[in-house]
Amino acid sequence: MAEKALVQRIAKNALEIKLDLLDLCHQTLIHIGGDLSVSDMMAAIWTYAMRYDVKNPRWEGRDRFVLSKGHAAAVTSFSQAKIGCYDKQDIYKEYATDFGRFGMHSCNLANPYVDVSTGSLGHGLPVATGIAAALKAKGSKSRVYCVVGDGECGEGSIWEAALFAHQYKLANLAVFVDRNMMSFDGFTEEYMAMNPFPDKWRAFGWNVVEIDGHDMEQIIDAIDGLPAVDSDKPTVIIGHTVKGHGVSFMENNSAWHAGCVSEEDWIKAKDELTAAYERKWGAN
Ligand SMILES: Cc1ncc(C[n+]2csc(CCOP(=O)(O)OP(=O)(O)O)c2C)c(N)n1
Repeated sequence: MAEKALVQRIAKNALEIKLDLLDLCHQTLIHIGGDLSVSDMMAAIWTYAMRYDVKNPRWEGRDRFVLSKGHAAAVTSFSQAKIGCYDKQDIYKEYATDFGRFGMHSCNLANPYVDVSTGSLGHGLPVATGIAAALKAKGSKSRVYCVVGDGECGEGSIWEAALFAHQYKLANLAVFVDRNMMSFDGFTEEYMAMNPFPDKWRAFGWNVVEIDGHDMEQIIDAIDGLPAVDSDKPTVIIGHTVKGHGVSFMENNSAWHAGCVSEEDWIKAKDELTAAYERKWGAN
């Protein structure tokens, strides 16, 4: 089990990333619902799991990251800022500007810390499997972390990639699914049911781990428990999450798939997130 001090440190990172998101959301429109649902897992991926050299984003030995749910670019940028890829003030300044590094979707042409441009759903995981296959062929020890949305799993290309990853025994591939039960404008189970979701991945031959995607201890344990990169099964970590997590008026509310918060809501949202952290970890 992960040490308490470590869990708290990464949980604090996650809180700070969420507060950063709220600041950006007060300035402009972002995909705040799906950013908040994946913030805890994203904080753990970027500030705990990734083997990475911020001074050399093209380092051959790095772990790779692919944001298949490409609309969660804002949370990715703030998570990367936490390890020093950028000064977070640059994100506020450059967000959604022409040719800027930061926008609603991750762009590899503009930003050297982005390995794959994404935004059109269903494409990131297939690319991640290709990268994982190439790394495996080279005998690399690097992992590929890929974040997928559950609504995104309605795309056929996700399942084609799942077949491929199993066929080629891509144990270096770790997929996090943000299972927030919601897509763009409603609940997944109402218009493109995914359940029994873990069984689907199992049937495709994957190693399946289910966690509470907001419980930092479980997230870290899942990362620590990833199989050796030269073993024989890809892993999917299904994080059960809540869209808009931690902000009462955003939770499970498709109106907050994307939006910009008013002054009053901005303060309320940040207070709620901070209070929830302090209830669990104390004020420090
Ligand atoms: C191919 C494609 N179709 C539609 C969209 C528009 N779109 C953007 S986000 C989104 C919802 C995605 O749902 P999910 O994967 O569950 O992400 P989350 O709930 O975390 O926002 C949709 C349909 C898109 N980006 N790409």
